[in-house]
Amino acid sequence: MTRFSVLTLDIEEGVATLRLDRPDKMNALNAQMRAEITQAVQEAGKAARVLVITGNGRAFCAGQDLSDAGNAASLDLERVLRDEYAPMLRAIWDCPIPTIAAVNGVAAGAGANLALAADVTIAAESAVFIQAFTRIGLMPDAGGTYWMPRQMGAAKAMGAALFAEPISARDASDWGMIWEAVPDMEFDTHWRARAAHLAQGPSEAYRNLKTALRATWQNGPDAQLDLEARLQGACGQTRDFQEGVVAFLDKRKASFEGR
Ligand code: T3D
Repeated sequence: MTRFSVLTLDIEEGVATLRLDRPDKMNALNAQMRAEITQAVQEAGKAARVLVITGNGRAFCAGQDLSDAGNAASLDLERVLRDEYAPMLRAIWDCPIPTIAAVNGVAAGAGANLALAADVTIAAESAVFIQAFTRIGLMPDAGGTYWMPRQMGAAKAMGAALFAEPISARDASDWGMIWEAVPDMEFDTHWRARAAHLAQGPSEAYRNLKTALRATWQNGPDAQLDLEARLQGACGQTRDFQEGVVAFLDKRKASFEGR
């Protein structure tokens, strides 16, 4: 497995844990970190059954590394977004296994939107999400303008972007922006249990439901029904489906084998 310098990637019992590891910079994203996240996500997608992205230290991720941006006006942000952020976000969106963002602390700027790019976002109750961009004269990026209105609704998305105020994990959960907020004391145990659950689940069903739920934003009802039929047809051919039905009839827990 590749050795990384600004993150760690551990794979155990089907669970890949990618931990951003620049705690003195609140895990801010520099070019190295973006490249390593892209590579680590691709490796996890091939070698594991679920991927968890989390942070080392008190932050999840403070967004773009601003200490790289001394002479801000000379930065080519368009290039950085196209060449470095987009591949990283695409790697997460295209990941064939379920992805969890386990948000252990503040998630700001591109760090907040990195968290939203995962399939499921679980936050410690003390964590906050900040669309910090307008504080430094920018607009939300890193997929934020795509995910925010879809996950929290247009009104909350616009307010979050304009006011750049911290959104508590509890509000984020109540608004539908994330899956759940969990008391800090239970956070680690909880996301690990969630990850273990998905690692033991039916991989092809997960892969296909991700495809269908993504496609729904572009499709009309006919195209979506057609897609469901095709993908469910594929699920119906799996050993996992056979096992699921037999286990139900036997009144026991199904044992899915995955890929
Ligand atoms: O290519 C492009 O640039 C375009 C892409 C842009 C995408 C973006 O993400 S733009 C938004 C960038 N992020 C931010 O604006 C957030 C900046 N950080 C903060 O607002 C605050 O640090 C936090 C709200 C995240 C946390 O506040 P607090 O009070 O808990 O901690 P702190 O004291 O502000 O920060 C602790 C240390 O982390 C500090 O370093 P020091 O003084 O102890 O040596 C601080 O400088 C460092 N740090 C925090 N955020 C960043 C950072 N260092 C570099 N880059 C950061 N983003």
